Amino acid sequence: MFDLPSLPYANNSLSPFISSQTLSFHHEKHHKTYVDNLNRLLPDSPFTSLSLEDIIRQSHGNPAYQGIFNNAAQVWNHTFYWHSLTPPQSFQKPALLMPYLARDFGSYEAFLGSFKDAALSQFGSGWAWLVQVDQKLKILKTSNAETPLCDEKLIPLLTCDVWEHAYYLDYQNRRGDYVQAFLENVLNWSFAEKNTTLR
Ligand code: MN3
Repeated sequence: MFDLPSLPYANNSLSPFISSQTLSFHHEKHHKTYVDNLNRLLPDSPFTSLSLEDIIRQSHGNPAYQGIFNNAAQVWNHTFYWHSLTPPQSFQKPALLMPYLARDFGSYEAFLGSFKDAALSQFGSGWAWLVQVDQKLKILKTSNAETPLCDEKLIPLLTCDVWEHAYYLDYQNRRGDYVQAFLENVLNWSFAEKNTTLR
């Protein structure tokens, strides 16, 4: 059985960029529902003794376990997203990753633009990601619960939730304003730098 992990900061600490109302609904309702659904579905599956990551990888692409995959991947994606965020007073531009962003996207500003484009062009619900592939950085978008965890060549570094529930209370339909605030005010670069193997 899985527990809902605690947020790594207080509900109100990302405000005004992500409000405490958004964060509490998102964590205590949406994320918790994925945990509860997974715990309800697991006992009737062959995955009961596996780690969350192995449940995700082994149920991926199997129509018989679509519900388990969706809920398990959403549990993992949300925990990864909480750690991709930091209170605005702790926000710092990337340090270790800065030269690699410049190398692989042209500049830091070009990276911001490309990430925003990916997040905006994800049609419907999904996620935008910065990942490492071999020694290179790459931006990905995934739909619904899909996660780079299922591709062993990919190392996820950070993610932005672009499901409407992540921003609608604060930004309504303005996904671009939410993604901009994510990138420029509350993105936790030190988390991404812990995840990369680039040095
Ligand atoms: Mn979400």
